Amino acid sequence: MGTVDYSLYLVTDSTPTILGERDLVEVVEAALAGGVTVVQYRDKVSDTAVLVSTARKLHTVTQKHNVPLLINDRIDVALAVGCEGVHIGQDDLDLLTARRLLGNKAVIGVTVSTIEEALKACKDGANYLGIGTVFGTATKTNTKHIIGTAGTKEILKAIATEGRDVRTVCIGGINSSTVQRVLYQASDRKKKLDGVAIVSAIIAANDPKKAAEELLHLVKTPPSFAAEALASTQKPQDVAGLIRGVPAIITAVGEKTPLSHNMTNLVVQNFAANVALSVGGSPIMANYGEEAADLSKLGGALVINMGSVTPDGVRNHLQALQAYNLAGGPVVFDPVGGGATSIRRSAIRTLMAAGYFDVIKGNEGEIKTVYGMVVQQRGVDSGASTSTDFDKATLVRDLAARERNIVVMTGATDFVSDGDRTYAVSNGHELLGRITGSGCVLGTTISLMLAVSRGDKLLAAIAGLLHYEIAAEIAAAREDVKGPGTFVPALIDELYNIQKAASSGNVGWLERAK
Ligand code: 3NM
Ligand code: MG
Repeated sequence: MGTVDYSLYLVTDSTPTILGERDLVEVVEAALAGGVTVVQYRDKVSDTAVLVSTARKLHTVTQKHNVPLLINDRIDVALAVGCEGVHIGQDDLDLLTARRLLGNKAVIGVTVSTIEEALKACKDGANYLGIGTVFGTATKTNTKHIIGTAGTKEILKAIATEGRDVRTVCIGGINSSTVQRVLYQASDRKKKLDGVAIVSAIIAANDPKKAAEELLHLVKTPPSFAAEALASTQKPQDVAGLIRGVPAIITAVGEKTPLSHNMTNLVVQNFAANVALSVGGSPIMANYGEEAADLSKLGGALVINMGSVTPDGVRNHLQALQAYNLAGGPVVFDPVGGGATSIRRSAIRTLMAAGYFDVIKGNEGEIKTVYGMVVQQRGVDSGASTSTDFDKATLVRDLAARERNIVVMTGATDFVSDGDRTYAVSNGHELLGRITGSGCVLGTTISLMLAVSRGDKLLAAIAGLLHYEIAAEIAAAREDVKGPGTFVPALIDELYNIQKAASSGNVGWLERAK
């Protein structure tokens, strides 16, 4: 059979809730016509005679497409049929025994959900690993660990050496809206996923052929949020280089007037819209998820701000996130008050599992919560901190590396990282802490920079930070500013003034950057 292509690995399921009344062999044949590259026959309930006869029929169709057929768990069925191999779980016959029974030519894959299991399977000679469960899925409810893209990446990283020749797929909740960013986020620099394993998104699809075609296309195409990324050698690595790139981004916002689609909380709607306008963008405050499919095609960016969390809100956020991921529009996540209540912690997990965020922006309590640390925020304030600047920079870097995105942590000093390059920005003013929504509208500002600079998202985040924090500094120093009340309009003015200055080639304000 030569080398196996693991790009689109179909796992079958014969239960009525997934297969319905259809004939499994016909569904698999359609999926093969759509481009499935490996088939695993998985049937946990049928009698042995049924397993063997179905497997024989499946083998006839997989052979026609020159695709390997593997049997879940049942070595005896694989031997009876003479197909290409088996897939074994942690509770099945052990790998060494399976290998002894099937021989060296057989393809044997193993389900792993921990680093230990993965290392052992590599050492014992697995041909590939099925890593999961990535996301909770109705298809398999007895999963032991939901590991997300972060857990998948940890396993890949751990086997980069021992598992050099072992192929990998991930499984659990992979479908057309998750597949691209799972491949993007889960792959480690030294060890990539070779493909994805899928049950319901193909078997339960109305048109399994079309579903397989679409999934294979998504697997083979780099996602839009990665496609435009500059090669890292082209990215400025030093502070001076980054700062030089800032005025062009601010100017581009003024020229292109991109849309900043805000799904934000009740408190900051008006303030965020004014900030978007003064920074040069075009705000739309649209909290209804249904609208996102259209809005995501207008070349702007989305801000998902969790400040007024409701069940309805989370549903709308999910819908919009998936629409922007699909259309390739950048998304900023603002997990407001994330560490304040268990409802917010759970909303964060739901949103993080459902899609890709280009930028996550929050205060220390929020960023820690997104990372998975348990903190107790007092409302939306960050809460007391015992972290050093080094701790903060490390956390921001680790989260960005894990999510393969940009993380901005606000505070007296702001930290920003793409997982590789990490910077601190010390501009700003104490008055920002005395007005409502100052963090939220920074998210709006960054979204506009992102909309015009997808090639270097870190640079976009830094442009947003500097524009905003320097405007605050200038505003606070004005003679007409007497306190928080007069600071708000002055901040809006100075955001506007910096936009104008940058657009006319004046970069004097940028000398304040520190
Ligand atoms: N094994 P769907 S998850 C068969 O984690 C199976 O080992 C899993 O189904 C594991 O693609 C799973 O419909 C079901 O989410 C995946
Ligand atoms: Mg099993």
